[in-house]
Amino acid sequence: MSQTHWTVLGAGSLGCLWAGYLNQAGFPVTLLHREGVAAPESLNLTRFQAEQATAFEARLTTASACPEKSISRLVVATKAHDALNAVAGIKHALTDNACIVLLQNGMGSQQAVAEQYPEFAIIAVCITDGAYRTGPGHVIHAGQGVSRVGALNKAGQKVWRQVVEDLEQTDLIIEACEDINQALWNKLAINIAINGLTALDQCLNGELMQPERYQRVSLLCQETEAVMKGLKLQLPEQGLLQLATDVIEGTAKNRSSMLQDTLRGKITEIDYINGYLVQQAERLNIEVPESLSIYRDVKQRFNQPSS
Ligand code: NAD
Ligand code: KPL
Repeated sequence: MSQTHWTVLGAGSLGCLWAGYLNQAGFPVTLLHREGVAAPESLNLTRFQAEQATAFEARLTTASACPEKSISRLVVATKAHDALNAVAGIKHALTDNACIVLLQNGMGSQQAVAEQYPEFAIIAVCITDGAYRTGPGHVIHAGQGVSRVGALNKAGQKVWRQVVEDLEQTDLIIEACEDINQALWNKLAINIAINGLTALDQCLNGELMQPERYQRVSLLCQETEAVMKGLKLQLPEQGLLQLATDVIEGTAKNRSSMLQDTLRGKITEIDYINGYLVQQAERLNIEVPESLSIYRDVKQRFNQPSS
């Protein structure tokens, strides 16, 4: 049986991680990088599990362009703000029945791709792994998490199981998710509570347990709960504050992805985190002053482009 050829767009931390694991599982993989940016032909991936490190090398095809109608399975591993443009840039290479697998954090970018390209099968993945690059071709899988995989549109429903089966052959922990919208919201709620605050206060996740900051975490969770109720979404049994607290405590020594982006002077994903909540709240006529303030402060303090 011929193996699915996977094309991974975006040779950053998560793109390299996925390309590496897919290749290790025996799938042919092409890693697509930005034009003019050298990409490694081999990847050294180090995986930490219970403080034990194991390493493997993956051999990939790398490219910055693809021929017409040559991609049937595309993984988009860019940041949320680059996803729609990245797909537009590669659209000519997608086959008519192509499947697009989106790995972005937050919400809004996945829905934008699904709206723009209803003709393709759109799959979203909600990821709790942690990965970073130490140099070209070197990726550290620092935190083993779960990748919840679900269909975002009708065409996606038809191929979703096959995508899950393929991914289950890798060493990533894959969960088939019937309600990906709910899973994305649960993760969004955590990012709303943690990311903006840690960026503004330039603090570690665990430092959000300090009383003044924790008070703000609590307000952020209350606002998210109100919006999720308004959208008839399920709330976690323990409540959002407890869910966020567990993550804060479990990742106490981590720098959130948004803190890391601000330290490197990069565009943050605030538009797709607190910004997404503000948008949804406006539609529902619900006030979310804490998220609005975090959204505005991050935009202003870190000189973020207007959305
Ligand atoms: P990253 O910045 O390391 O990688 C993104 C890559 O996409 C960069 O190499 C960039 O050059 C590339 N890119 C952007 N536009 C492109 C285009 N048009 N064509 C080709 N390449 C393009 O980011 P990351 O950490 O890999 O994160 C990717 C997404 O996954 C984000 O939404 C992030 O929040 C989410 N995520 C990351 C992790 C993690 O541990 N790194 C975990 C969970 C979720
Ligand atoms: O997902 C994260 C992020 O940093 O984006 C958390 C869960 C906050 C871990 O740092």
